[in-house]
Amino acid sequence: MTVKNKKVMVVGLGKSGMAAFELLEKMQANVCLYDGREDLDTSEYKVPVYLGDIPEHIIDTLSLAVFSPGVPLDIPPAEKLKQHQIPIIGEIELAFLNEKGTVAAITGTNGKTTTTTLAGEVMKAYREQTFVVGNIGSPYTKEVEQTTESSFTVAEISSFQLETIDTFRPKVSAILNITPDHLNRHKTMECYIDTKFRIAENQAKDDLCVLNYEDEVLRERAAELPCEVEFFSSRQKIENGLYQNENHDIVDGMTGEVLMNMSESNIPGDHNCENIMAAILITRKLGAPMDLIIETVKNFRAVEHRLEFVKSVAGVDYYNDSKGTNPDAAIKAIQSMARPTILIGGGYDKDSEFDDWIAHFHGKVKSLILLGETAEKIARAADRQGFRAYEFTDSLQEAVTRAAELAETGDAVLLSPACASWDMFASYEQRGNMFKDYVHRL
Ligand code: UMA
Repeated sequence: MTVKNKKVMVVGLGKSGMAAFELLEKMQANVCLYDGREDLDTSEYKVPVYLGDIPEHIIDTLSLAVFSPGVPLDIPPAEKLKQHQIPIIGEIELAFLNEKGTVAAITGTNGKTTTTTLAGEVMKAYREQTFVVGNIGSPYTKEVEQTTESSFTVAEISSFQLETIDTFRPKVSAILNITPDHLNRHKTMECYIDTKFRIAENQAKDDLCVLNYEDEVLRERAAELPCEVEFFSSRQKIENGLYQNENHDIVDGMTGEVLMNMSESNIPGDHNCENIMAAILITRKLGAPMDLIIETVKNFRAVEHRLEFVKSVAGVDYYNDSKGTNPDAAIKAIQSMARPTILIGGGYDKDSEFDDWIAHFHGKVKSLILLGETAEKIARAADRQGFRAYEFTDSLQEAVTRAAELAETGDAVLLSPACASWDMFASYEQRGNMFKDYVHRL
């Protein structure tokens, strides 16, 4: 696709939109911008900016629209573009059109960031020219120009980003797991699953897709994929891929070789074992030698905002799991806690259900402090589950203060909201950083 001298609209002026804009300018497109926020300060842009709505007379002059991941395809301006048959691609697709090297792409409801970071670390150890991009926070369009025939791109790809791919074809893809999330955007679980599977839609026979054997949907749909498939399992012996045995060894199912033991890793839990196995399979396919892979895995430490230990205050351990943005991720966090826990939860409403999360408290959660848009909804789920030890707060700061009052020596305080942050914060990073700040001030 050539965009030179063509009129291209970038839709959504966040991180991805701005990076796409810069790339399009370098591709010599004639760029204009759109954002739904009518109060956006547009004085700094030297190109036309449309806010709130796209004027009819502009639409027919467009050759292409490049969407940011956070902009749904069913908002009125998107519908208008579709009615006028303006081609729409996402920021990831735009980047991929400029990719010169080899790409690995990782999706899944949970574990994406840890797996992407770990696979990225391995590839950086193998080849300096490795780019870690995507949903992890670094737009692909910002890095792609630096790629070369011998470089590697390791991309964390969300379902939002997969909605607007077209030719995006990773050499290796991975779907780590699929549990309910973002249903306000994807509407049904079927749509969400189909979107996740798009990561492999352009792959060919000699490409690889890495799947979690313990996820029934992934296991069952593996046969539909156009490429080679390898599995990982944290629970049972499998031949086609890697598994964890009863001694917590990671074993190559094909050869029976023990690659490492989970006790040698700094990231505990079965969910992390799955992330590790996925990263091993991905990087092995990209050509990294196994001894280098295992050495990097053993040295790897937890990602920020993911079960991150913050500080011990008066015998109480504080953990930041702000990245626990859906019930399933938050369940994993509770399962990893070794102490009685005061849990801080609630946030932006993505139409999630919280009963299962509360059912996993298993006596480990002593109190639940609720805040944000979903507080009442979670309280109703708690009532249904017979969990009464919850209370409401208005701010994160208040929640931290209250948690500190409730916690006794030997307890843990865990921020793992089971919800996105967007009702009260700009991002989960901001929420996590503020939490850490309040804890340090205790
Ligand atoms: N906007 C509109 N109309 C809308 C919605 C948004 O105009 O209907 C505008 C907003 O006013 C704003 C801009 O779009 O100006 C924001 O764009 P964006 O939401 O795509 O956000 P970016 O800053 O570009 O960040 C995006 C990802 N955000 C989302 O998918 C919501 C980031 O993922 C990603 O790190 C970044 O691109 C770099 O590639 C964050 C995320 O929360 C971490 N992802 C979700 C998740 O992990 O669960 C999918």
